[in-house]
Amino acid sequence: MGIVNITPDSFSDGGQRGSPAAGIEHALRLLDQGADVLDIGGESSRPGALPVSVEEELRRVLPVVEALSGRNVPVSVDTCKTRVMREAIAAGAAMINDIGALQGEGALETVADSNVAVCLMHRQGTSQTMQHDPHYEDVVAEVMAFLQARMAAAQAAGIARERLVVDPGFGFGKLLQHNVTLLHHLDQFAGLGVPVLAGLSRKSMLGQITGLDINERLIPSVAAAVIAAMKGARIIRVHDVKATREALQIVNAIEDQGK
Ligand code: 7PJ
Repeated sequence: MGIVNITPDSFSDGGQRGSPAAGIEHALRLLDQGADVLDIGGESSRPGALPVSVEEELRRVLPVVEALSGRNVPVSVDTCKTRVMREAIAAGAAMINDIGALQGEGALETVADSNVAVCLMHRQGTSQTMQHDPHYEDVVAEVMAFLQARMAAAQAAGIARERLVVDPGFGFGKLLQHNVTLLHHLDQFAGLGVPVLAGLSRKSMLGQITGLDINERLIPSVAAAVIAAMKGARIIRVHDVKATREALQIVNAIEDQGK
């Protein structure tokens, strides 16, 4: 899954300040590099990021979804706003990637009224508060229990299990030790019975381990992607599609061989 950020503070849009045209260009580049799915986001969810209005998020995201929906690639939209979900689905999105796990008002119903897939992600707190004082007794058990509860809520709302994806939400209200423990035990999440998505690309946990700056985290990101894939993640959300794809070809060859 290639990341297409259409946000002014994005580190991958070449400083285009939230321009849909730059987003489309970036998306096409990631497709060239071999992305199987694109994740379009118009609101930064990095720690401390400021919220974006619905209108501004729609202005950023919709033209990109529309431009890509004619092509043969599934488009995911990274949003926690119900109206953005609804309009993105109408514009041809194939998946909603909600870091709020459909807890917003009307979110469950909006997705249930469609046939798109949905990624349910765990986070503790909001973008503003999540890194203040994350606390867990047992991070794996707590994140698993949350995802199980959201899977049940989604199914009760009429979203078939086949449409669900789960994600432990690396970096979302988690300290380094929590992120490391979650990655170490990622294989347990496959036991939830739906595909697992992992997003580790360029994240601060990789900087905390290596001391490398955000623009220097390609190799740590690829290493983390390989570990996640070997522990059963089925969708890997990354900025660096070409390098990750090359590494995952090796993982796939070895995993296939072992069967
Ligand atoms: C994730 C995400 C993630 C899912 C972001 C960043 C922060 N969606 N959106 N999982 N991260 N499902 O890319 O650093 O880990 S935005």
